Amino acid sequence: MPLDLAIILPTLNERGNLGPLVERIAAALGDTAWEVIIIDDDSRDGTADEARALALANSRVRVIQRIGRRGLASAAIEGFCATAAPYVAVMDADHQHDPALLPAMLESLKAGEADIAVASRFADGASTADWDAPERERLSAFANRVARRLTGVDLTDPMSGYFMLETARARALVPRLSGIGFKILLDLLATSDTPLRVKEFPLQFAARREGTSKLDRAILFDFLAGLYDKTLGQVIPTRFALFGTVGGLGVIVHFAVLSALLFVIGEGFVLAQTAAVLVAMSFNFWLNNWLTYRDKRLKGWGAVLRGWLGFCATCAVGAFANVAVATFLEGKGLFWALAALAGILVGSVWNYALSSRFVWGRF
Ligand SMILES: Nc1nc2c(ncn2[C@@H]2O[C@H](COP(=O)(O)OP(=O)(O)O)[C@@H](O)[C@H]2O)c(=O)[nH]1
Ligand SMILES: [Mg+2]
Repeated sequence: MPLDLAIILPTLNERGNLGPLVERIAAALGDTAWEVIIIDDDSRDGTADEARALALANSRVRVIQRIGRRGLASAAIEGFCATAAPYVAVMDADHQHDPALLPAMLESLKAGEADIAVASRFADGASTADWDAPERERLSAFANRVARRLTGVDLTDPMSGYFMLETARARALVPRLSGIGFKILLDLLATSDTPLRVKEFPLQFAARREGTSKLDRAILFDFLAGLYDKTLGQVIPTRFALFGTVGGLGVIVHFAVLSALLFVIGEGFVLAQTAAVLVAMSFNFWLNNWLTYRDKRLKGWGAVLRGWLGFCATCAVGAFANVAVATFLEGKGLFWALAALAGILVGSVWNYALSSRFVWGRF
């Protein structure tokens, strides 16, 4: 039977959830020709191995193991591009999304009732009663309200992670998706030139079966980053804007340390300035690791120490470029403050380019 539906399961440490979920999907879909594509970002708990074991037992299961990459949105995009099925669904692997909705979602798309079928936690008849985190529910409701206001998309749950559409339609949008932060559904809706017709399916949102949520505190940050990326991000790339903001905060830290050492403790300028540089650099490294590169965050003492040393080395080179450019321009007669600003700009672009590759990237 020709393939009808691909179900994309992005996974990060979902080993124990996969087997039971594939069984539930199989039971829900009956004789529909489906495939499951598990997109695993090199989970430490052996999710990819478990996925391969399932694939050996059932040829409807496929695996993509990504090394050195992270991100829910980019995993979904990977799935859109890896399947030949005409329809594609994305769902959580943790059993929060009930596979029993899949057949009705598929039917509605085939009947042309909608361009995209969305399982909603907030539609009439839906429930989040089993959801174990009430603050998450409130946060989602808030993000939904903001999303509706800003995108004009009239949906009860634009932040839903469970939806289905024609694969060709998804793939056509892929080159223009931002793929970072933004929940992928909202990204698809906001990117499409013609408004997509949506049909909502009330979801009985369940508690995660096992393991822990990876998105807890990040949901709002993700959302704002995605929003920025879709608007101003076209002018100044999102990550560079974050990097620059962190750098700006670093200047404040620098002056705080410098003045404390100079005026409170009474140290000499050279020592005070050196200490301030070190503290500011370490602060910037920490904040960038925590925020700017949170999807590639360095963890564990060894990795953090190496990252910190690399960051300091990068900044040293950046500082050199900064001073060289500023001195050159000032020598050419440019107003000193403008020359300094030009130096800062060159230095920060340099720091950004180098550290994104050598500290948080892969060689
Ligand atoms: N491939 C991949 N999957 C991810 C990543 N982050 C989360 N997931 C998976 O995406 C789904 C949704 O994440 P989850 O932690 O359940 O978020 P929540 O439902 O908002 O609490 C789960 O199946 C996760 O395993 C990621 O960076 N890469
Ligand atoms: Mg989940």
